[in-house]
Amino acid sequence: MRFFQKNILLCTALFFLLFVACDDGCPEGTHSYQGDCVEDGKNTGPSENQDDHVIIPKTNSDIGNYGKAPVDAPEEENNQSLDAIEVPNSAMSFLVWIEGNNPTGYVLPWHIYNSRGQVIYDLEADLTTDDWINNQYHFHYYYSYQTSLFIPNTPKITMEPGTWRADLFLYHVADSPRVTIYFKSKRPESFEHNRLNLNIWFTALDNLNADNAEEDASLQTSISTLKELYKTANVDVEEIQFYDVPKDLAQRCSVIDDYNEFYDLLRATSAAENNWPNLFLVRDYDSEFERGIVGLSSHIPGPPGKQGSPFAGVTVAYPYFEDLPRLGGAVMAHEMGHWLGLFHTTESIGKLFDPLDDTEECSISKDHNGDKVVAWDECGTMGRGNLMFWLIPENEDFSIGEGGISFSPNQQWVMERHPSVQFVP
Ligand SMILES: [Ca+2]
Ligand SMILES: [Ca+2]
Ligand SMILES: [Ca+2]
Repeated sequence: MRFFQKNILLCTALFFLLFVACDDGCPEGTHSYQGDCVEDGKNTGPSENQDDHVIIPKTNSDIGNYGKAPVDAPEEENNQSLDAIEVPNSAMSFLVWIEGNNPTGYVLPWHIYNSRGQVIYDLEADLTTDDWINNQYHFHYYYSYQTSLFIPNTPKITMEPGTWRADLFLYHVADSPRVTIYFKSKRPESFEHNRLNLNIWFTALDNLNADNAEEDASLQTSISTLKELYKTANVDVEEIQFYDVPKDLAQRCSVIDDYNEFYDLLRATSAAENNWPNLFLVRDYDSEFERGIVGLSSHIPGPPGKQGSPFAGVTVAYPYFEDLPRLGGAVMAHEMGHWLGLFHTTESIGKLFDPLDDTEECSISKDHNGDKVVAWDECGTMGRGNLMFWLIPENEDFSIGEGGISFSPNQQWVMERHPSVQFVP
């Protein structure tokens, strides 16, 4: 999320910040990608690195040359291979978390097969210029050294018991990444509500810490707003625990300079006394870090209950919202929505969308002023009604629920399948 002109823009989907048509030092018709300028609309995948015997996606036309991507065997703790994810009858969803250990590498899903052997995701099919996203499993094409497979992340996928399979792209992540598979059981008939408990971590903020959080009027307004928004998805945010980040770490990472600091901060979750998702309130992000963002989710979705993981939550630059506490609450809810498996309904470039039929799309054809960004005044109701649009309201005068901002039924459907959202009777 970032400030942009007079509007406040949500650009929280990780590396998609790089695709936003802002001044990135590249010529007209190109954009910055990992230090290079690449043609707009082209695949931005990296190139093959022969030295590492790793297969990397290139453009759609090149990729066929590289054959099948390697799949490393999972190690310890988990006997399930990605060549045999044994999904029980009782499962409503599963989330596979793949942990590389080298932050300069990355891992991506390559193919996913359902229990009938059908391909429900194919990275190659995603690499066409106009349709990077398959109809079923949804994965925005970004890079991270750990990743999740979250099945199903749209109602378009039929959840079936049996043996599922996945192939991965692995690049410099580790010889043998650790794999953890979480199954979420189907909702018992008598369970009507969903519960989400959260940890909120304080990072060297002025006058706001774990001790005075309960009395801070702005923070409490933000939390009330967050709760009200989750209520539109039948999720009750019940318990919140407050923690202070240890002093030295807080001083260093209260202004996040880069991903190393971001990950170091999230590792502080090892001190949590529960397995709840984590929301860090930081001072700011360095102006050179992702161009002035004010919120960042570590993944879509994040790994449930993995305290100590660099992907255990989200960060929000809270000082921007001390005088706009409802807006702050909306940003907190938005970031946590990513962490629970939601993509932006429309990304800023108007070419990438979520996989949900009940959230509207605002395509680049609506870019009337030609700045390659689809903005509020260009999207109208295609954007305004949903918390996960890439923009949030410009001020505090938004309503929540019908006619205002809310989650959609399909978004609720997705979040209910994340193991961190629990059923309660
Ligand atoms: Ca710093
Ligand atoms: Ca949609
Ligand atoms: Ca525009």
